[in-house]
Amino acid sequence: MRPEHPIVLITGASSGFGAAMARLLAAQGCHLALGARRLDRVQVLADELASAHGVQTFAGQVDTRDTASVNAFVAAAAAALGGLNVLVANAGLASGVHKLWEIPDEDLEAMLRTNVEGVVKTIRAGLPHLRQSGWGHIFFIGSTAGHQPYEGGTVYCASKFGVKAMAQALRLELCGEQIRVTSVDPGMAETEFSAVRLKDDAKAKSVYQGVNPLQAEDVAECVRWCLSLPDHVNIDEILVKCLDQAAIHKIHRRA
Ligand code: NDP
Ligand code: 8X3
Repeated sequence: MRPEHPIVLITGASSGFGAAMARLLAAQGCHLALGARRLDRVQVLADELASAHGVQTFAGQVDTRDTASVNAFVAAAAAALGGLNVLVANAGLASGVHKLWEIPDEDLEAMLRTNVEGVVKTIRAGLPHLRQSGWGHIFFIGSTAGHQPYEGGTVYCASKFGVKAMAQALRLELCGEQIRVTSVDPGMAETEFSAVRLKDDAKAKSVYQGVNPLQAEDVAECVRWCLSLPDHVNIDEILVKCLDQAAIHKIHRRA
């Protein structure tokens, strides 16, 4: 049975989609475990949401690339909150815009270890708690980059095609259990994503110039809606783009 106030674990909650999901779900009465490498940020958010909405929150430092770090974070979160019902494997990044033959090992490893291995490690650690609670929902955060590859995005796209494959395979593996599996796959959204990718705030701003992009709150709303549906309904995948982005390469920019 779905609890009245689900306990939701979100990785990458220090910024962007993860922080927006935390805000929206706390307002719905969800209890929250928030993780990221920047503990100061998740701690401030967790404290703010606990006091604003009267929900229980836990903030922990986690590097999703690291098995021991993930296992410790998930175990501490479940112990502090009395279990887990929902996992949002959101932590991720793009690093650079290199062509395949140009990419430095550092960027290659950052994307594959975070976007693929980190997602596996998060779900692997959290799933026993969902099973124990008898009801669960797992969210993957994919991307339009997992539907359509583009130049300069070879490895990032490969990682997000990987996310799509993992979501589809896990849904098959969990068939028969009371655990839903959803992939939310956004197009361009204005968060810290481009600043992290380009390592340059001015260049990052220009990515969204003249466009009315998705905001983090729009993606959070997709998660809230999927969670709100009756238990027998599973939204497999949401591909969500701003109106100005008809496709990866087709973006309407105002002068
Ligand atoms: P942000 O850069 O704003 O947020 C990324 C979050 O991931 C941060 O909280 C960061 O926290 C966390 N993170 C990164 N690496 C690690 C790690 N090793 N361990 C733990 N946490 C980590 O970007 P978005 O909110 O936009 O991105 C969230 C997800 O959405 C990513 O998976 C991204 O690929 C995906 N996405 C983004 C789109 C966009 O255009 N913005 C579109 C489609 C998908 P910290 O640095 O504190 O660890
Ligand atoms: C982020 C969207 O288009 O930068 O996943 O790859 S894009």
